[in-house]
Amino acid sequence: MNTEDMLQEAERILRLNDKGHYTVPTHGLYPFQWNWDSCLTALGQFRLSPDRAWTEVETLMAHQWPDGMVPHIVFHERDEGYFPGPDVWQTGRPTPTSGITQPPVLGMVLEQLFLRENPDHRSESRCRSLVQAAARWHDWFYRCRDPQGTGVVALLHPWESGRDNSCDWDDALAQVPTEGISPYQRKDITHVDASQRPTAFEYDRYVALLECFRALKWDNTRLHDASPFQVVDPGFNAILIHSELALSRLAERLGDKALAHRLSERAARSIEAMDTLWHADLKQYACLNRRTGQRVNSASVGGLLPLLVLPQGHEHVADLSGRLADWLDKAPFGVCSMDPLDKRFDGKRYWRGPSWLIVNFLLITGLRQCGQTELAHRVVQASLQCIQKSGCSEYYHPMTGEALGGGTFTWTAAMVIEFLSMDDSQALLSA
Ligand code: 9WN
Repeated sequence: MNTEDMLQEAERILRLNDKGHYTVPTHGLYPFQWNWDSCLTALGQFRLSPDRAWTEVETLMAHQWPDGMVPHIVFHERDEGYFPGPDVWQTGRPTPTSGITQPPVLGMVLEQLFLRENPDHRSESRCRSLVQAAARWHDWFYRCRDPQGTGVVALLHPWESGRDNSCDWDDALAQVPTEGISPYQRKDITHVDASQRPTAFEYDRYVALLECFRALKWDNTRLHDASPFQVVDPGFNAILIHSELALSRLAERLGDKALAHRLSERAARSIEAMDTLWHADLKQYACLNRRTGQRVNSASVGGLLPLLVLPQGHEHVADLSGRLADWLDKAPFGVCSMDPLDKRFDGKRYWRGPSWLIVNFLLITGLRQCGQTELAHRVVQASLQCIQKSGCSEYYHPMTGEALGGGTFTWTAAMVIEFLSMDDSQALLSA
C-alpha cells in the first residue's frame, strides 16, 4: 500500500462507520459512540470536513451528565451485539449511557481543531461552549476522583483507563469481590478470538464493579470512597493534565482569562503530584493502588505517557525516551502496551502487549513537545508500517504487525490521516 492508498482506505473507513452525527469504532464489535474514540476520530475527520469534526465532539458532549461527568459510551441506538448494554448499566439518562468515563483527550483535540481552522472562519462560539463543558468535566474529575485533593485522580474501573486489561490493574482487580454477581453472556468473543480479548476472570470483575456502582445509583459523591478498585494511573493523569493545559490556552485565546488561570494553576499542581508516581527501579512512571497505598510494579505504556506533560530537558525525559527506543528495538511495529521483557507480556492480548495507533499518537505528541523529534519520527514510521502490512485494525502484534481485534477501525483510520499529514511521513516511509 502506498501513502495515497492508505489515505483513501482511511477515508473510506471514516465514512463507513459514520452514523451522521457520531461514529462507531467499528460495526458489530462496538456499535455505539465511545468517548475517547470520538474525540480522536474528530482529528482525522477534520481533514475531510471541519464541520463534521465539531459535530462529532458536540454529540458526545450533549450527553454530559449534570454533575459534569462525560460517559464512556453513549447508546444512541439499540443493538444486542454488545455486552454490557444499557439494560445492564441502568443509569437512567434520557439517552442511555454508561456510568463511568474515559481518558479526557477532548481538551487537546479541541485545541487542535481550533488551531487548524482558517483564522478568518473560526468556529469560535462552538469552541467556546465546548471549552466550558470540557472544563466542567475536568472539575468533576478533581472533585469526584480526587476527593482528598492530592492533585491526581483515581480510576474506579479498568474500562475508564481505555487500556482495559493492562497488567497495571492485575493486583487491584484481583481484590474486587465477585460474590453474587448476576449471570451474564459476553458478546465480544463472538466477534473477536478470545485469545485477543480480556479473560473471564477479568470480565467477572468488570461486571462486579459495574454492579457495585449501580447499587449506589451512580452517585458520584459516593462512588470513589465505596469502590473496591481505586488506581492512580500516570498515563491517565498525564492525558488529563495535557488537556487541562490545552483548555487553559484555548480559554486565554477566547478571552476567558479567569478560566485560563484557574486551569493552568491546577495543572501545575497536578504535574507536581504526578511526579510522585516516578518509579526509580523501573525508570518510568507507574501506578499507585490508592486502596492499599502500594506502588504497582508494572511497566506499561501508561508509564511513558507523562512525556505529554514534561518540559524539554526534564530529568525523566531521557529515561522515558530510552525505554521507548528500547521497546521499539525489540518490537518494531508500534509501541508495545507492556514492557516486552515482562513475563506477563502477550503480543496478542489486547492491552497486554499489542500496539495501538492512538497511543502511538499520544506518545508522538509528547516526544515532539519534549524535543525528541527523531524518536517521534520512528514511532510515526512504526505506526504506518502496521497499516502497510495489515490495514486499519483495532491493534497490532508489536513484533509482527499482524492485525488484531476488530477490523475497519475508526480511530486507527483517523490516526493514519494524522500521521500522513505530519511533516516528512512520506520520506520516512520510503526510507
Ligand atoms: C470497553 C472502543 C473501546 C475503546 C477502549 C478499548 C475497548 C471496550 C470493550 O473498545 O473497550 O470500553 O468493550 O472492550 O479498550 O479503549 O475506547 O474502541
